[in-house]
Amino acid sequence: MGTQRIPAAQGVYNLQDYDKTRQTFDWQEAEKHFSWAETGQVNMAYEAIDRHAETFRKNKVALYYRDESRKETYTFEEMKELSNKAGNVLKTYGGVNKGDRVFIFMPRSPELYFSILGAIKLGAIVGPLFEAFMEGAVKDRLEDSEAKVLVTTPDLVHRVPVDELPALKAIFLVGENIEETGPFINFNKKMKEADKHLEIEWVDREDGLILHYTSGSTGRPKGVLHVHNAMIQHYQTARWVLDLQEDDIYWCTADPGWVTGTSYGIFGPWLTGTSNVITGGRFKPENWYQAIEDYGVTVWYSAPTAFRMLMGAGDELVEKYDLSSLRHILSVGEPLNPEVIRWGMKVFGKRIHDTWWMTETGAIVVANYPCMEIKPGSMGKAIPGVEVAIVDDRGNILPPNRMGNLAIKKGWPAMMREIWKNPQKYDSYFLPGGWYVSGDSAFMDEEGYVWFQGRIDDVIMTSGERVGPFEVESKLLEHPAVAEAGVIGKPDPVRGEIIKAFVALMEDYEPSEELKEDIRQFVKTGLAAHAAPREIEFRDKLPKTRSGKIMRRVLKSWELGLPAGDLSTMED
Ligand code: 6R9
Repeated sequence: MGTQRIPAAQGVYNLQDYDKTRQTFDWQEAEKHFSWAETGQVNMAYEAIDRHAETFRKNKVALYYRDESRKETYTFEEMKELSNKAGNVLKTYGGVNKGDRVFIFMPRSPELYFSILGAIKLGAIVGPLFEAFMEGAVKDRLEDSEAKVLVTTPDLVHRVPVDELPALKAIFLVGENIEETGPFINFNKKMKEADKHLEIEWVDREDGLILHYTSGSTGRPKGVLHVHNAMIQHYQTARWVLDLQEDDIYWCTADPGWVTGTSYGIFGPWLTGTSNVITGGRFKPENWYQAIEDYGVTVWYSAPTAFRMLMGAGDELVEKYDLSSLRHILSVGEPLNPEVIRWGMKVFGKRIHDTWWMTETGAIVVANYPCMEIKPGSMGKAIPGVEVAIVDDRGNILPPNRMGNLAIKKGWPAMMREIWKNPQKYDSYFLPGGWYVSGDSAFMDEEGYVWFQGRIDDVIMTSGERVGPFEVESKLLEHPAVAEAGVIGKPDPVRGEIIKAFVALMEDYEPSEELKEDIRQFVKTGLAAHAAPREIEFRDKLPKTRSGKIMRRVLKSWELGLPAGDLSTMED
């Protein structure tokens, strides 16, 4: 895998010289953009919106929004006023104060963004939830966080067990024909009456900003708390990695229920004063290409599953649209298969830049930059200002090309500050020497490129060989019959584990024993004999999270007939 390289992209980029910046960069350079440099205090929503409304960007479009029934545009000035109004509504009728948890449970809409920004202006901690969560998932999160206020819709509110949530004081409903009884308040009506001026709550950079619940392989979902200080890394990575520049039209396809949809769907783009496209509604390849064409999207941040689905929709479809505005494409969330990068080069004529980070890291940590060669299959290099290494289980740094724990030196700006009400869990992430252990296994080559191998729990030991499931899945995807693949280690008395692949087939293919054998041979000759799956099982669909990650622990539970654990983040 390691030999192929795609040359650096041609153009003028915010990050021109990776090595030099790595040697000289200091986070204080990024800090001076924000108000704490002068006043010692800050507020994310002010820095993302109001600050621009006081400059030449006042009438620049901040938000392009559309879904099946709405198409709207808001300038920075309008976003400032509407988030002020939302802040007033939450304060007056919800009694929201600094530090209170305000949860947002609704499909994407402009009101979702006004509410998030309004809550942040009050110094509240925002908890965004995927609209697809069912009652149990909603309850777990509102209960654990002791949310005081919820913003939701009449369609979703029946999934909120109001009587079982004593901390919940007010529920704002966004929609039409709302009856204001008990804790229920008509959000849109109150917005119309609200004052467009708001006293911003200036906070300390270490004060709470956002609480993202994320599921581990076991146990209940945990609340990952980020603070306002994260903004300097959101800002700096939006410049270096997303390469956002003044005239860009940027589209991040992620929902705010996922950290990508807040760090890079809200904070990164708006901290840099960029015009931000947000679309609601369901995924449809036609609509996605149409959005790029209609808005003239220049920078596009999405995920491998989405790219694979677009790939599956065929190259002819791409040709029906004018996508010439695109200048920079990025991916996050799971391994970006070399096959997908090759497809991107073919149909868009552009490189897809992989980025790696986690809910816990708060912002991008490893990335491919436009000024750098891409080695397909690698996630790129650490961002300047952050130290990344491969360490063993005791925190010793491993030499190049050795598989181990992908780790980050404690203290990067966007690092999570707390696991909500669970300090032991928080401490368990760190090894001696101050290494944060990501739970991912990877190796780093001599040039500093990081190669993802799988979650630590997912790495397979077969006949003494360590096999990263990602490598096998990537090879499987290159087979013309394979649409999706998930690979696990299946316990085996002789070999320790054997490799088992779950495969969803492309539409024109029928399952058969011959096809299994053909796929097996394909991996054997293309990758390695020991990496070829001994068992292949065809399935119509593979279990995935809403952010597109194949849930290998669900595959494992199918295989072993065991309970699958927390499934609240699984797609429908
Ligand atoms: C932002 C986000 C984090 C986990 C992470 C890793 C996987 C993310 C990846 C990737 C391979 C990449 N992951 N980016 N794996 N290549 N470029 O995804 O956060 O939902 O918390 O997931 O996702 O396993 O540890 P989160």
